[in-house]
Amino acid sequence: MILPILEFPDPRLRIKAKPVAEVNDAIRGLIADMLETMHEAQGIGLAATQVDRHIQLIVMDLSEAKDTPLVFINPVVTPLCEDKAPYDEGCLSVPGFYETVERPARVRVNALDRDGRAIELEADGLLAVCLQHEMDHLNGKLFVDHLSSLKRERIKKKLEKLHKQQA
Ligand code: QAP
Ligand code: CO
Repeated sequence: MILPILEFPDPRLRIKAKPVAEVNDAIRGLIADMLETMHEAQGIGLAATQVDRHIQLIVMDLSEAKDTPLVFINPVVTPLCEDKAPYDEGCLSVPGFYETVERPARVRVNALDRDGRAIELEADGLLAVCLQHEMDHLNGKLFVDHLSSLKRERIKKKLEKLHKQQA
């Protein structure tokens, strides 16, 4: 089932996600819906916050063929180095806008997979960027919060105008 995606500046994108208590069939159903929603929207990452579910759950698919879903439940992301790397980021909740954000270049993630098993991996490149971007969502933060207030306000005004036209 395709779920509606909240768009900036919707205040519900600011809600902090709570841990998933039990990885059960209800969670696996939401994971399937989030993957379907992300793929249909041509995204590479989606946090539960973006579909108005305020639990610590992230889905991603960085593969060319869109056949390698990644699932992170109750993720903890730890930077592994001091140096920052820039990346031109976008977001399904900020459609049409891309800006450069700098983040730690290497991270470790500890999480549960869709079967509730503990996973740990180290990431750099796009996976490291995506993990940190999606982790921000679970904390009520958006990539536009890393930009100057001038840039952020410009994006906000343009999206608010589009939303009024759509209403
Ligand atoms: C987060 O973003 C991300 O504006 C995932 O019109 C982005 O999937 C992590 C998208 C970049 C690392 C690098 C955005 C689709 C998808 C749009 C997305 C749009 C259509 C964004
Ligand atoms: Co996003």
